[in-house]
Amino acid sequence: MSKIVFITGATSGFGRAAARRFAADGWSLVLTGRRMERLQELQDDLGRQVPVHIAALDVRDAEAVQQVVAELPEGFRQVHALINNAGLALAPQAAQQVDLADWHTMIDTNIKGLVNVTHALLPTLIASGRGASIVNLGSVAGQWPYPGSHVYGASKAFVQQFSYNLRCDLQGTGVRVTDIAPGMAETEFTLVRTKGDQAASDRLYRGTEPLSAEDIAEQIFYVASLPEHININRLEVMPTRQAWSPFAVDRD
Ligand code: NDP
Ligand code: 8X3
Repeated sequence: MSKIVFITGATSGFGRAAARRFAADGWSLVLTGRRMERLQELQDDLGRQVPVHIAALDVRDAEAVQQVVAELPEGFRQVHALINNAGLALAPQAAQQVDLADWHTMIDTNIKGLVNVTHALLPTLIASGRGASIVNLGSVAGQWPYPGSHVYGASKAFVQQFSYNLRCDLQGTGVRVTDIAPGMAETEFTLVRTKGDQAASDRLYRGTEPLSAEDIAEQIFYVASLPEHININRLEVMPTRQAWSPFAVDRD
């Protein structure tokens, strides 16, 4: 029987590319996200290859998360890999210029949403046992500070530490946990961060060579399909043309 992967944020970017990557290897797919029409398109497409179950889900809604997991149909229940990918950045301005609501949205999605889905699926993943995986999408922003990252980066630092701490508690169950921390990748991420400013998104990626959604999907697939005795704890991936800057110094 094929393995089952449960992906959050499957309607765009890394999540959608990961759905295609797992389908290419014959996995059954549980695809979730808020935009039902995009999930439907994916089911119409990938459903020709592998079994696909779709569910409209806002990860911020803990009850809805529990319900989606409880109502997984026969053939999609014994989830083997959870890809905690749903997430977003908002408000690229300096912290002192940001609406509190935007901070709350990032915390509710990137932290509480990820925790909601993990909590709901832990018993299933433990039942799947040796070789099961939780792959969390962190970010380079969880490790390296930069202006305008404020709560976004802090939320991804949570993802890293939560991943490590989960590993401690899951020791002996055979369930693996990985924090994948991508750098600059061209998806709808910047369009969302700038609240729909396509020109700003295009400017950010122009003249360089960002990672693609497929690049990260390949890494997600890789860590979830390694031999059962291998756990990648953290995988930080940057485009070759991205690196760090010098410290900023305020001078007279
Ligand atoms: P996209 O904006 O292309 O995709 C984000 C996905 O998250 C969408 O499918 C969206 O689906 C989903 N999502 C957002 N909010 C919610 C919610 N409340 N409930 C359920 N789903 C939600 O961005 P990426 O693919 O780039 O981002 C995926 C992950 O990777 C995020 O966690 C992001 O922080 C992280 N990341 C991105 C990087 C980049 O440079 N692109 C680099 C490092 C990390 P829908 O709107 O349909 O609900
Ligand atoms: C997204 C990558 O560099 O915008 O997490 O923080 S970055």
